[in-house]
Amino acid sequence: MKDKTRKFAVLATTLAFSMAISQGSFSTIPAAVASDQKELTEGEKLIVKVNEKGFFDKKGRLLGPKNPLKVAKGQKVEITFVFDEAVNSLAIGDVHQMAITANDGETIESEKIWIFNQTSTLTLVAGESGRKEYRAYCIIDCIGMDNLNNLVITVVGS
Ligand SMILES: [Cu+2]
Repeated sequence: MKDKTRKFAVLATTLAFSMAISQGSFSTIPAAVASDQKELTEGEKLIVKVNEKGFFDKKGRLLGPKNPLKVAKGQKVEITFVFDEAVNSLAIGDVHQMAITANDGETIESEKIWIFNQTSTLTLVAGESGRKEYRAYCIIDCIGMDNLNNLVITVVGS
């Protein structure tokens, strides 16, 4: 009786161990690396979520000077700003409108994004006219004013 119980325990442990191997890091790590690489080389259609806490990429990472968007020189880039406020934060003034200003001063503006118009896309050619960097910011006096002021877009390559 005791012996049978121990054999069963050993079998169960072995099973759990091999399941951990087949479901664990072997399957998750390469997937994460692959999608990161894809994001860097794609560079044409970018999603930027906008909420009162700041600008975020589609994986929910905060974008800003320390985590700029990178765009390849000469590429047509579409940046879609997505209204990402929680439903319970819908207050008067909870509307955003983005501007992108290049380092030479050229500025383009999105439509207003809010609950009934949740996305707006801006298109630019990365590095056109020798531009090296862009900054996006909200131009409405909104609830996220302090956090929606410095999305950095860097031109890479040549
Ligand atoms: Cu705003």
